[in-house]
Amino acid sequence: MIYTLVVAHILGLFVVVYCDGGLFSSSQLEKFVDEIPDMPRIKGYDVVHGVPVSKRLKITMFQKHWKFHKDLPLTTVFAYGETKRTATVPGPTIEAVHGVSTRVLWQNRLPSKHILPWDPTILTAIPRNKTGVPTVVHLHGGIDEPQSDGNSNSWFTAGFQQVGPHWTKKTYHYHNLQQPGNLYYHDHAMGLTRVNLLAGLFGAYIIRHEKVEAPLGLPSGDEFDRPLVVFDRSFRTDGSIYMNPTGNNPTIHPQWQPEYFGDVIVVNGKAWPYMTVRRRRYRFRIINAILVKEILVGPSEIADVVIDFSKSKSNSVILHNGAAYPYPDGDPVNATTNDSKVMKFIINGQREIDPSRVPKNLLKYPTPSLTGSLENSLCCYV
Ligand SMILES: [Cu+2]
Repeated sequence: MIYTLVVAHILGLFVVVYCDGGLFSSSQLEKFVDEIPDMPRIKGYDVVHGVPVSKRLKITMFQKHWKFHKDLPLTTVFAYGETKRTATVPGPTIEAVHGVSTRVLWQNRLPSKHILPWDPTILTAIPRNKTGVPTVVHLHGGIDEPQSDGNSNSWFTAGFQQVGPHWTKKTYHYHNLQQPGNLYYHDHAMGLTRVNLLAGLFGAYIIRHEKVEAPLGLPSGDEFDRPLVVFDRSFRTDGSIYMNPTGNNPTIHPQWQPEYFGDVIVVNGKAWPYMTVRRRRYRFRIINAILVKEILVGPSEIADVVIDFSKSKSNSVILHNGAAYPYPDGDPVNATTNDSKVMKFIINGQREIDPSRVPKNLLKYPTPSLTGSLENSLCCYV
C-alpha cells in the first residue's frame, strides 16, 4: 500500500491528511450493478423544412469528476461535452448525415496541468511556457481535408493560447461524404495521445445514409441502435486513474510502457454495466477504445453487430471477452478472471413482433485508391 502525504487547506487551517494512493483491486467491484448510459447524442445537422442542412457544433474538453462504478470514488477525468455539466466519458455521440457537412469548433478548457504523468523523453507536444494540456482531435476513419484531420502537431492548449507548429484553424470541417458507418473521434496530440485517451478524450461519430441503409432493414432508432464504447482502466483506491509510470527500459525512457492493461472493463463509462433490453433484435456499434487488449475487434476497430435477444431461452446474457492479451500470444482469459466479462443484458418481456432483419448482403464499399495516399495516411502518435 502506498500512502501519499497531502497537505490540505481546509477552513483556513493547514491540516495533514493521508491519502490512500494504493491500487484499487477490481475484484472488489460487484459486476452488473450500474446501468449502462447512452451517451448524449448531438446531431451534426439541422433540419430545415424537412431537409437536413449543415450545422456548426461547439464541443469542449473539460476536467471533471466521473463515476465509473457505484462503489468506486469519483474519478478525475478529461471529458468532451457541450457544457461541463453534460460532458461525459466517452464523449457525446455525434450523429451526422451523409452529404451534409458538420463543422466542429473543438475547444480546450483543460487546466494547466495534466492528470497523468508525461514521458519527457519521447517526442511530445510541449507548450513554450510549459503550461497547459496540448490537445487536438482526430476523427478516426474520417475522409477529410488535412487541415481538419487532427495532425499530431496541430495541437492547442486552453483558449488556443499556444498552438503546435502545424496548427492552422480552430473549426474543423467534416464533409461526411463517405459511406455510412461508424467512426470514432479521439485526441491525437503528439506524445500525449495515450494519456489524453486514458484521461477520457474519445467518443463515437456516426454517419447515416437513409437511402442506402433503409433497405437493409437493420434495427433502428435510438432505442434499438446503440453505440457501445468499450475500454479498460485501472484505478487507485482514491478513484484516480492509475497508469504505471515506470518504464520497461527506464535508463532510456523512464516512463515508457508499450501497452496499457486496465483490470476494470468499462462500457459507455460504467464498469461492467448492465443493459435492460427487449426480446427482439438490437444493432450495437461496438467501438474498441481499449489501448491494447482485443475483445471482438482490434484496438480502435469498430464492429457493427446485430444481437437477436428473442433467440435467448433465459432472461439474461453476458457479453464475454475471450481474447488472450497481448493478442494472440499473451495470457489467456478464462471464466475466473475479471476481464472475461464485459457487460450483462437483462432481457425483459415476451418475444416481440420485430420488423428488423439481418440483411443477406451488406453495403459494397468501393476499393480505396492507394496511389499517392500512403504518405498522407502515415499516422504518428503514441
Ligand atoms: Cu485513431
